[in-house]
Amino acid sequence: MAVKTLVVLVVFMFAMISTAMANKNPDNWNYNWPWYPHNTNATQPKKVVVGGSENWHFGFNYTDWALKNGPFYIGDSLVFKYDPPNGTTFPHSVYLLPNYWSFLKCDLRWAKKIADVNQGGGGGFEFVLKRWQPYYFACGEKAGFHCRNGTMKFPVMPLIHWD
Ligand SMILES: *[C@@H]1O[C@H](CO)[C@@H](O)[C@H](O)[C@H]1NC(C)=O
Ligand SMILES: *[C@@H]1O[C@H](CO)[C@@H](O)[C@H](O)[C@H]1NC(C)=O
Ligand SMILES: *[C@@H]1O[C@H](CO)[C@@H](O)[C@H](O)[C@H]1NC(C)=O
Ligand SMILES: *[C@@H]1O[C@H](CO)[C@@H](O)[C@H](O)[C@H]1NC(C)=O
Ligand SMILES: [Cu+2]
Repeated sequence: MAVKTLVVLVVFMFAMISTAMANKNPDNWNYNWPWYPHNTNATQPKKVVVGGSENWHFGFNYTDWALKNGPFYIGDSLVFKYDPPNGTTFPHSVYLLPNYWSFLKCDLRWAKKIADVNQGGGGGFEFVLKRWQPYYFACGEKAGFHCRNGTMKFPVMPLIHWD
């Protein structure tokens, strides 16, 4: 009898937990747990334009910008705005560099392109900081010249919201 009750209880708890987990909002999953203190005005994810009104261009110090505009949190998104190539503007792009060393050197060999020269137009290219990891962003144009000599690079380590 006791065993049967226990089984029923366990099944019930699983049902509760899966319902809670299924309740969308993957960035805030703990928010749904019954024993988690509910804060009705929990901080909403931010959407930040990289460089502010400067957008994404050659020669602006984005490391400095990131330091002054951080911290960023998991779930926040960065928006890269730059004009598509049209003959008069310099094309830009967005790459993720795999580690600090390639970030320092602007070594694009193992970099991952996340936005090409056309994706910064209009509302810009939006990138969500989904994971708790360092992100190293850089422009990949002119074989790293924009990154090395144009300071088109910056690191971001998103923090976890505990509220
Ligand atoms: C929630 O928002 C209200 C009004 O906007 C404010 O007075 C209160 O301090 C906030 N609570 C927390 C925990 O931030
Ligand atoms: C960019 O800003 C960072 C942080 O303020 C500073 O350490 C760095 O020297 C600057 N880079 C250039 C090229 O001015
Ligand atoms: C290219 O884009 C820039 C910035 O949007 C604009 O000022 C310029 O007139 C455009 N040039 C051509 C040839 O369309
Ligand atoms: C670009 O920067 C590197 C060092 O980061 C320097 O050696 C090189 O001369 C610079 N090139 C130009 C064209 O400014
Ligand atoms: Cu560039």
